[in-house]
Amino acid sequence: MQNFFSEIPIKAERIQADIEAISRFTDPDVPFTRRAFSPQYLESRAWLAMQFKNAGLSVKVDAAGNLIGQMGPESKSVLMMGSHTDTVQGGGRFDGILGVMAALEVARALNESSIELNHSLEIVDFVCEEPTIVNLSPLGSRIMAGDVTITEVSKAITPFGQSLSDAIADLGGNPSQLNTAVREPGSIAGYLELHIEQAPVLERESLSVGVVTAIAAPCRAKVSIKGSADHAGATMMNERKDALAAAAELILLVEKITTSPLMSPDGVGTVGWLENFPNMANVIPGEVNLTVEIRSTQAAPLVEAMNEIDQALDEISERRGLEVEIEWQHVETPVTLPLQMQEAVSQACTSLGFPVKKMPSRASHDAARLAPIFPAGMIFIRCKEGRSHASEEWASLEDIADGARVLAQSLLNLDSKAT
Ligand code: HGY
Ligand code: MN
Ligand code: MN
Repeated sequence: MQNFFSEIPIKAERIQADIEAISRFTDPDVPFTRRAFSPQYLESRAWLAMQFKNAGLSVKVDAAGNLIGQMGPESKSVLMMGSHTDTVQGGGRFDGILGVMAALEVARALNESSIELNHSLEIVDFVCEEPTIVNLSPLGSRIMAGDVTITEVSKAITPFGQSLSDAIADLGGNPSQLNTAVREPGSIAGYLELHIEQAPVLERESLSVGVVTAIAAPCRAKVSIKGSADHAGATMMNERKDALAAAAELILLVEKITTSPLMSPDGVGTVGWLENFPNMANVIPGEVNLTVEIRSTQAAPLVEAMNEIDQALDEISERRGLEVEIEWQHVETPVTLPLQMQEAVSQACTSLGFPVKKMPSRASHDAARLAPIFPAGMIFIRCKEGRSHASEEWASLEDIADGARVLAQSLLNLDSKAT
């Protein structure tokens, strides 16, 4: 691939200012929280659409509720950059947001420069990347990839008690025309996503940028355990059907399986959400619902681990006389990013004087869901102590600048390829 080198005049300070500005759209009691479809999210979307417009983009919301800024003639084939601006509960200011604001800055800087691309450009804020709708997230990129049906959307309810269809419509989407948001495979010449690493590898190696090679697959199950609520004082230990004690066994078992040789080197397992009924000090827990999530960059161990968890749950319920149900609601397979995309990013690093550090992503991203239909590439930047999904999440202006320059240069490298 010809290495087309002429830097787009990025101003990292503007990215930092946009990140700061959107971070103010948060649940004031739990910074930084801007869950998809929340009031804060709706307000932030209106602000972001204005930013897209001021940057010289023509702005639309597709039927899925993805915010899309476009530049360049319809006749040209399209390159896409983006990420997400929704957060987890008590999340950070950079996860996803960096990728949208850096893409916006590249578009803004292009419009301010005399650089003429061979491709048109789309900047996308994908709706609901985080598991706010547990079994449908990442929603916007999955709909674009043709992965989510109108029926699935029509059945879903947001955590704010609204039908998902209405919530998408409130964003300007059109759930009854969901199929118009679906993109044909190959309809985009390349997709690039800049993201914080959300782990400490780059920081430990004193590097600011990384080239993502693969994306680990999250597999998520909903588990319900039904025992019987009884008097905590009067019920002898051998007469109990304690749902929470069973859940405790399961939680430690998930840890045991994901730290076993089966799941090495990068298997992880988390029980991140749990509700216990009736949740009172003097009542034996009668019912527990929880999520189990396991991830790895290796496909086969994930399948084996899911089977092991299913079997262990059967054994626990048998031995304790409980009724259990497990539903693997979200099963992904690990994604390897295409070599030509890794090459475009690696060449950008080299031409900008950065070492080429190839690395997998343990976190998942919209890129993973778009990879089956578009050539997808990802760039990481260092984040402080690798922290993420927490308000301490932080990326320095210098690293933001390095990442945005690699993003812009990768775009130029892709753009210089024959279309
Ligand atoms: O869970 C993830 O990896 C992403 O933050 N949604
Ligand atoms: Mn995240
Ligand atoms: Mn993210």
